[in-house]
Amino acid sequence: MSGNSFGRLFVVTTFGESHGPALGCVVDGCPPGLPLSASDIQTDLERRRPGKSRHTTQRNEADEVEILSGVFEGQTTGTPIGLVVRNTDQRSRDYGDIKDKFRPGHADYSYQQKYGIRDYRGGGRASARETTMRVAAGAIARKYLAERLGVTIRGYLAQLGPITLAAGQLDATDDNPFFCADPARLGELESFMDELRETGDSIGAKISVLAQNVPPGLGEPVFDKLEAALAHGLMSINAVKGIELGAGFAAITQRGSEHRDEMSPDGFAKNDAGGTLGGISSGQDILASIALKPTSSISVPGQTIDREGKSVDIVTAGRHDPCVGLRATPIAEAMVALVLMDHYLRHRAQNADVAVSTPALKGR
Ligand code: EPS
Repeated sequence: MSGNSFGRLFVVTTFGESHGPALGCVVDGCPPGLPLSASDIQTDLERRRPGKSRHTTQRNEADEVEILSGVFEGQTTGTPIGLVVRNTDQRSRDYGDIKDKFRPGHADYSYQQKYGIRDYRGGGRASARETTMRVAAGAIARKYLAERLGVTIRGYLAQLGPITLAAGQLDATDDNPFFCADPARLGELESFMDELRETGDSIGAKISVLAQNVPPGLGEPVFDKLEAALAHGLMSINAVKGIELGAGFAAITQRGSEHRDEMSPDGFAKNDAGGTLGGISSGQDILASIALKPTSSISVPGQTIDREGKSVDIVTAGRHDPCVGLRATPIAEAMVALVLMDHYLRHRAQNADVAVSTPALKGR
């Protein structure tokens, strides 16, 4: 299986399955001299880990990270950073019944068709558990970007099923199990999820990520535009079915006079562009949103086929997230961090000597 590496200069390669002994990654290309300890990474892993509230999977993993290489006396050395997290709460018997069946809407069927073999336990490599290492690697990128450039990356739940949410209180997202920045609506979210769980069904969600203080110049025309890289990173997250930048699909009905972000010596007047012009960061905030589909592992009975192609009924038992979107915020933040880090290093490699006299405008 190929396609397990992401990035050109800040290259992250992940490995591991949901019910295997461990998950791991190698981060190659991190600049030397960045202060780094396991606790820098653990903070983000804690935000993503399962089993923290009644609204997510009850699989309880500590997701404790071990740094195997690339750090000496508390600083990165420029050599590959190896990270590992052991799996400790696998319950593979839950998957006995669906071993030879394909969950509709799940990767079970396409993995079988592609490889002729699959680790059916917990979805194997297709499991959302795979996102653990994205978050671990993303924490390193996030730390570098924050310390060296002052970049902040904050995500939030923008929509849960039919419930649309405001982004007013970004500082509140870590105080609730939804990463919700609209705390007045928490009761509504709790009731929605409690009722949903009773039905055994699942629901989709929208997550938005805002990156601020991103310097202008990141992104490589033409095939590696920053938005193309963001789309690649964000669309590679399990269950993501759509991405928008800035005004996104609302741009379809806008006029040019409405969409354009006017400029003055005081900065950009607004941010419909979502932070890029011509595939290059403009200094405006990066605003990316993703649509996550409802989880396919549900206890609502459905129709499928078995390995012989015979029609069978299916009900998924076990511990699952009724809304994968609820845990996707730190994952989406991590992918944005990986993209910005990789493109910062690429920009620096080619353009470190460029001197520009045009002032950098303040973003929105
Ligand atoms: C997942 C199925 C469940 C989830 C898992 C993602 O795995 P299991 O059946 O082993 O409990 O718990 O999520 C995580 C464990 C995690 O860390 O995100 C799936 O099919 O995607």
